[in-house]
Amino acid sequence: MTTKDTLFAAPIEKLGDFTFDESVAEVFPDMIQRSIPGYSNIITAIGMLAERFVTPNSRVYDLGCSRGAATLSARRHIQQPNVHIIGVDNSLPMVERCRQHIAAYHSEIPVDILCEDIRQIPIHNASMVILNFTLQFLPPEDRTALLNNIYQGLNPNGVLVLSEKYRFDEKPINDLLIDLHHQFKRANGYSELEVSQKRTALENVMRTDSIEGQKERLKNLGFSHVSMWFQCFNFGSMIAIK
Ligand code: GEK
Repeated sequence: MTTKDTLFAAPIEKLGDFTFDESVAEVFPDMIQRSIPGYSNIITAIGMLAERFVTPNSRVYDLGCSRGAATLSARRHIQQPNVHIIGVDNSLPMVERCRQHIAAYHSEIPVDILCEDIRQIPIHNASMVILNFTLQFLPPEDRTALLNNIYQGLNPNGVLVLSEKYRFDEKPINDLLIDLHHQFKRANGYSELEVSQKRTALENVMRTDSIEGQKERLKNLGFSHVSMWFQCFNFGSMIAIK
């Protein structure tokens, strides 16, 4: 059972910045499903990529794991021996629900869910790192250091899956894709008020990169192959192979 997201349904007099608190963690599966176009396809594909890229005796990191959807998808598809999955999120309400959710499914593959800042954790011996709509919440000045830490911790041929909301430098395109995204949200039952209040709450906490800028940054860090494998409106997912 998932709880319906009605957090922004009534007018909020003093709209603060969006945080991943208890109320957001509670409605999160419904919220993300109705807000990010292509979210379920991306979760499914993370499993397919895990099947191909995860090697024996290695680690998989899910950074900003929320309630564990990507971790579970990867775990279901991994067929290699001696793999360890590490999920990290700095929201305790998310981490508590994530641990419960993961414990509900049986698997031989161990998963540790850490309540920590993804900027602080060491990454070693990784064959796959997942950043599924998380990098966008870091201050822009911290993003390159995290991506570099990931690059250093990946084994050769290891993969980073990086999904983000993007901005587009051409204004007519940017406006169109934002508008299509809002139409997608309204089609999923969000009202005009919900869309606009959520947009205001996210304004300060989500500063989007461009697709070209992201690709260039990943190439500069040393990734051998970088490609967008999925895009819907202003949301997209890239793979970067070391
Ligand atoms: C999914 N990947 O379902 N350190 C740790 N966690 C953080 C940090 C940080 N510095 N900043 C934000 N988070 C998930 C969805 S949601 C995306 C990811 C969204 C966490 C935050 O607590 C939240 O759980 C997650 O990153 C972002 O596949 O809500 O649009």
